[in-house]
Parts: sequence; C-alpha cells; structure tokens
Amino acid sequence: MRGTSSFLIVANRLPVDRVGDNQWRRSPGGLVTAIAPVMQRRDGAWLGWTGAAGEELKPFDHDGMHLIPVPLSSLEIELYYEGFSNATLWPLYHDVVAPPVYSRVLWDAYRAVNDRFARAAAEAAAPGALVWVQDYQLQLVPAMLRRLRPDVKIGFFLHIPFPPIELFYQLPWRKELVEGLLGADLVGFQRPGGAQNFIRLCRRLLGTPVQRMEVLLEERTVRAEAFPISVDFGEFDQLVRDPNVQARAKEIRGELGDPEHVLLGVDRLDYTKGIGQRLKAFSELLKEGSLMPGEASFVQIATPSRERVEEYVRLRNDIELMVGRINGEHGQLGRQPINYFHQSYDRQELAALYCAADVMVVTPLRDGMNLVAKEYVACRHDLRGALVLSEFAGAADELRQAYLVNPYDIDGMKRAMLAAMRATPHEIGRRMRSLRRRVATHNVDKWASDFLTALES
Ligand code: GDG
Repeated sequence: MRGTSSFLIVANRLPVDRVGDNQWRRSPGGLVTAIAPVMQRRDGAWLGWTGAAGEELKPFDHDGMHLIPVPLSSLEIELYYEGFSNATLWPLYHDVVAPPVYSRVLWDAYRAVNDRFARAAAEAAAPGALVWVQDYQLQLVPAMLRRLRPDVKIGFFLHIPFPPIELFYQLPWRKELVEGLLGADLVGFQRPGGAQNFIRLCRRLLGTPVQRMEVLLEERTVRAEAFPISVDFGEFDQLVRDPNVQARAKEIRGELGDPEHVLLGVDRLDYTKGIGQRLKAFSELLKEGSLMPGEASFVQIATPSRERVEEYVRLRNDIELMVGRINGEHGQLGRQPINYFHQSYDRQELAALYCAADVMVVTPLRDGMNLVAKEYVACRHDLRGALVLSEFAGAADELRQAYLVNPYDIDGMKRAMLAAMRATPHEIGRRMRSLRRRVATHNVDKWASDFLTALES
C-alpha cells in the first residue's frame, strides 16, 4: 500500500497536547518548537503518539499540520517509553550519570513499538517520499522502514548526545541498534563528536568500511554529520518586544523584592540538567558571604517530567529537600533566596522570566544541545543578561562568549556566577551581542533546511 505524504516526520510524540475532548494545542518542548514551522511550510504529515494510553484515533489536521496518531497501550508506555527509552537509553547516552536499566522485557517492547511506527510510516509515505525520523525512542525505525519501503529517502536525527563507544558497548543490543540507524541515508547529530562516535562504532562493532564521515554498505552509503539544532530566534525576539511581556518582567523582579541580581534556571526536572550542582554553588555563595542576604534571588523552574520513572522520583525528592534546606538556612520572613517551581508556564511567562533574569544558569552534566540557553539569548535584544553555560551542553560549541563552566567543579561555577553578576554593563553587552549574532544566523530554519538539503542531495 502506498500513502500520499511526500514529507513525513516520524517522532515519538505528535506535536500537540489535548486540551479538551477533540481539542488540541501545539505542545511545548524542544522537538516541537524546532520542527512545527518547517512542517507547516512543507505541508507534510507528522506521525506519532498522542500521549494518552490505549487511544486509537483517526488521522486529523491541526494548526496546518496533518497528524497521524500511532497508538500505545499503557504497558507499552511503561516498557518502551518509560523503560527502554528513558531508563535505558537516556542515561546510557548521557554519560551514564544515572545507572541504565538493562532488561530484555524492555527491549522487546522497544522493538515491537518501533516496528509499529515503521509500518505506519510505510503506509503513509508516498512513492519516493522523504521520511525524517526523530530521536532515541525510534532508532530501529530507519532499517525497519527501509525493508518495507526501499523507495523512500530516510533521514534520522538524534536530539541527545551519542556516547563514546566505550559506553555504548554496555548495551546488550548494541549491534541491533546501530544496524537500525544504518537504515537511514543520513544520520544527524547535535555535535561533530557524536557523528565521530557513530562512525567509529560502525567500524569497530560491525567491521564495516568507512570513509571519512560515511559508512560504506554493500549497496549504498550512510552519511553521519552534525546539525546543531536551534530556536526560532525571530519568534522570541518579537515576543519580548511586546509591552505586556516587558511589564510582566518588571513585575516579576518586584515580586522577588527587587534584588540586585536575579538568577534563573529553566529545565525539565531531569538528573542530566545539573540542577543540584548549580543550587549547591549558589548556596555556598550565600553561606560564605560572597552574596549578602537579599542581594540575589535564584528562580528555578523545574518542569514536571517522566514522573513515573524511579530516578526522577528520587531526583525530585533530592532537589526539593535541598531547596528547603537552603531556604531554611538563608531565607528571611517573606524572602527566600531560591524560588523553586515544579510547574509549566506558557511561552509569554517564560519570555518574561528570561527578560527578568540578569544571569541565566544552564549547567547540564550532559545535554544534546540545550535550547533554553539559546532562547535566553534570543530574548535579550537589550544586550543585558549574562549566560552561564556548561561545557557539556552541545550549545557550548557555538556560544563561546557565555561564561563557560564545568558543572562538576562547584568552585568554578561559583566564580563564574559571581563574575557574571559583577561584570560591567559594557562587558555583558559585548558578550551578548556576539551570542545573539550566532543564534540569529543559526536559527531553527537553518537547522532544518541544512538537514533536509543534505538528505536530498
Ligand atoms: C532535548 C535534548 C535538545 C521548559 N519548561 C517550559 C518550557 N520549556 C521548554 C524550553 C525549551 C524546551 O522546553 C527544553 O528544551 P531543552 O533543549 O532545554 O531540553 P530537552 O527537553 O532535554 O530537549 C536537548 C532538545 O531536545 C532539542 O533537540 O536541545 O539537548 O535533551 O524549548 O523553553 N516551555 C514552556 N513552559 C515551560 O514551563 N512553554
């Protein structure tokens, strides 16, 4: 059977959240933010899960996009999504900062769900279509789809880091996963190091000949290349010029008691994001008197995420205990040094927070890219605001004028936070101007068009 979509995105989730019976809203989050504009322009289809268990829906249109739901049962959500994707692959690919779970039951579910996605894609794709598969949840889809539909062109993009082979070798199903990816014509990574890890792995694990950044299979070649993802610079730049957003930013500072310095962290509550490390550094600055009580306020937004995965439950407890301790020790009546929120906000509020923050603190232990860092830059046309950024975020390759830190080095982070708070407006402006130049010229359009051009060529 041959479908009618000549451009197909295949991702774990559809780019919408349910807000009513048959009502949907474009969802927040890295992947969606990045691809929705491209989808709309290309008039393609997007294949993915709706986010609800056991739901079988017919394809529908929303926000100019044709959406094709792929059902998942609640057991599959537990085994394929929370299990193999988020308790096995996620920690393994992020430097094993939490111990990965290796379980054959999870693997079987992962394979079965990947097969379902591949079959649905094979059915939806028009002859010769371009199919772009997204991320670590669907690494077997390229090879499965190619077996069903050798006529289509397949691209794959990994949003998270691709680990060095010494770590990847732990995976009992390492060969199957690499062979899954090799079903693509082009495999994209956030950083050049990820692409190199992949090439080395193909040579070492499969013994396949490689030539520079290409894997030479018998009947075709597979290219590996870095395509650093970005944000819609124009959208954020516009958003913060709205007087309501500016007024709200002022209000936020007022609600915090107009401290001299507002520091901000915005992350999914995830153990890769280095939230504990940054709060520790901040609390030590208070403890040793480098910061006076009331001088600085830290706002930490920790968006709820993967709440049924054990490591995330533990992390939430750890972070909330820590925040309570720090506020208990250093707070005053009506004023707390850390304002912690385990909530999601709309984009307007997020933009207002970015505008209200003097120092944006982004300190992941490992991160594919980190869009928050780039969003902050896109919001600061006033050239105020300093970015403290982990070397272990993909964004550090591009945002060289940030205050770069090693998140494992607490003293180093303290020095960087202080430097960012104490820098002259001239210095802050100089750095921000250069950061903005980079993000403005390397926005999400460029990411998508670079990838698609490479795939089509
Ligand atoms: C993965 C990779 C890579 C967060 N809280 C709220 C909210 N957000 C939005 C941010 C940003 C997105 O979520 C988070 O993106 P990140 O890139 O920071 O991190 P991950 O979710 O881990 O994303 C990452 C990315 O994929 C893309 O390839 O950069 O390395 O791990 O856009 O703004 N948005 C709203 N309310 C919130 O409360 N509206």
